Formats: sequence, structure tokens, C-alpha cells
Amino acid sequence: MKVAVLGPGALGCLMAALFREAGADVSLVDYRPERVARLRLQGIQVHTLEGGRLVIKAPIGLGPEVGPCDLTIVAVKAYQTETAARTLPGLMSQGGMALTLQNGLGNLESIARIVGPERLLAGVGLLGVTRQDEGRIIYAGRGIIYIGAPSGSRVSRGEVAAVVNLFRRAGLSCQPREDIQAVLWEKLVINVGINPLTALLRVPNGVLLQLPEAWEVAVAAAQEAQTVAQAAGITLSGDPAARLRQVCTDTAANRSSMLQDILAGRPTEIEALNAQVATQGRALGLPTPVNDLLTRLLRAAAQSAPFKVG
Ligand code: KPL
Repeated sequence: MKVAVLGPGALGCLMAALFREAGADVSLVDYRPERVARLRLQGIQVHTLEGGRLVIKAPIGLGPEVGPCDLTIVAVKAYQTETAARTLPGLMSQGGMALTLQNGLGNLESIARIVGPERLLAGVGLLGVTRQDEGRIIYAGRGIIYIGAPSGSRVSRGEVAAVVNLFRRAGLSCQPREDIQAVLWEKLVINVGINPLTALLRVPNGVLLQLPEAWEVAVAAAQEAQTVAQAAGITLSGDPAARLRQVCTDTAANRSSMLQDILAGRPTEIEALNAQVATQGRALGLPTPVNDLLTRLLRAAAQSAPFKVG
């Protein structure tokens, strides 16, 4: 199976490196020629918390150099999905699949607008991976990846199983899910709790468990998201606080993706996370005051960057 990974961020580099290590035919795709040249030279460096370091030279190219691929993994930030999706027709083979492994809601819809829903897969990863620098990442938390065909997709169970096996051969723990829409929401419930709080307070995920006031806000945001999901007809089992606690424990040393974005001065994924909960809550007549406030604070944090003191 020929695979492209779209986006050389933390997750994209990790996927390309692990697939390449496992002998898969994988290429990393970027849109910036200077970065492609640098990454070709230096390779991808994967550091582990135990002090291990791997340098992997996976093929890296601009979109038009790479296709046609049987599987294209979209691993860009949610705010880049619309732009990245425009490269998909040139990357996907006839009958090829596109798999979004992104945070938040709205990515599937943006991709479907360009290539249609029929060959789409959604994936949800609970991994801790931090981008240290260009092409240099820390693999901080080994979690699970769920993959499934969302509604409107015609990807068969056998094809899902083949993709799941590809991930497993790369050493990742991966499971097929028929209810991937619910899994996307389960991850959203976690992200709306952990990401904005860790970004505002500038702490790794595990520290939230030691800050009772921050923890209460994180749990309240997650609970609002779960209520909105249920009102939207998505059945989520279990207690959001327990789920948050588990992920904070499993990825304790990890810097959330939103914290990494804030520290690097990049836009954050707040619009695909807490803002989505607020918008969908409003449409369903449900108040979401905690998600509203966190959305505003993160928007303000981004706007305040040029005025920072100290
Ligand atoms: O998905 C994540 C993120 O940082 O975006 C978690 C699971 C919270 C890991 O940090």
C-alpha cells in the first residue's frame, strides 16, 4: 500500500517515521520547498522519554511529486484542513483512501467538500507527541488509534482492516471502530478539557491533576461537550471526568498540541474544539458557558501575542 502523510508536524513526522521503520512505502508531504529540502537532509528525529533517539530518512516531497497513493493520511492542524484538502486530488490514486487523524470537528466535512465522502476514513489517536523543532519530535505517550468509516463513506470493513494492520505493523496500537463518529466526540470531550487549560496555564497534561481549580474547569468543559454530544444523538458512554483523568495520566509528560501552538506563536485549534461545542450547543438550545469562555480566552491569547510584556 503506497502511503502519503500530509503535514510534517508532530503527528505527521511520527507516522512517517514509524511507517518507514516498519518498511512501508511512505512519503511525507509538505507544501514548503525550503522545509522539504531541510527535512530531506536532516531526516526525522524521534526522541523517546527513555532517552532513545532514532533518525529516519523517509522520502519527503511536495504534493505533486508524491502521488498517486492508496492511502493519504491528513495530519495537518485543523485550521489548515481546507488548504491541505486541495492537494488531495493530486495525491490520491483512483479508489485511494484519505484518512484524517486530526483533532476536532469539521475536518471530515472540509475534506469531503473536495474529494467527496465515499473514500474517507476518520481516525482518532490518543498519543502524546511533541514537536521540539522542525522534524524533531518527542514520542511521549503511546496511546491507541481508532480507525473507522464515517457516515457517507463507502470504504469497506476489509479496507479498514488493511489500514489498521498497516498501523499495527508500524508498532502502533490500533483498532477498527464502526462508531467512529462517537469516538471523534469522545476525543473532543477530552481535548476541550485538556487543551485550552494546559495552553493558558502553560503546563504539561499531567499537571492539571494537581491543580484543583483548573481541573474543575477542565471537567466542566468536558461535561458540557458530552451533554451537547448526547443532545446531538451521539451516545457517549462513561464519565467524562474519568476519561480526562485517564488521558492526563497516560500523557502526563506531554505538552498538549494547543500548548505547543501557543508556545510557537501559531494559531490554535480552538475553533475546531471548544468553539464547535459552543456552536453546536447553541444550535441545540444548550448553554455552554465554560466552552464559550475558554474559546474567548484562547482567541484573546492569540490576539495578545504582539503586546506581551516580560
Ligand atoms: O490530543 C491531545 C492533544 O494534545 O491535542 C492529547 C490527547 C490531549 C494529548 O496531549
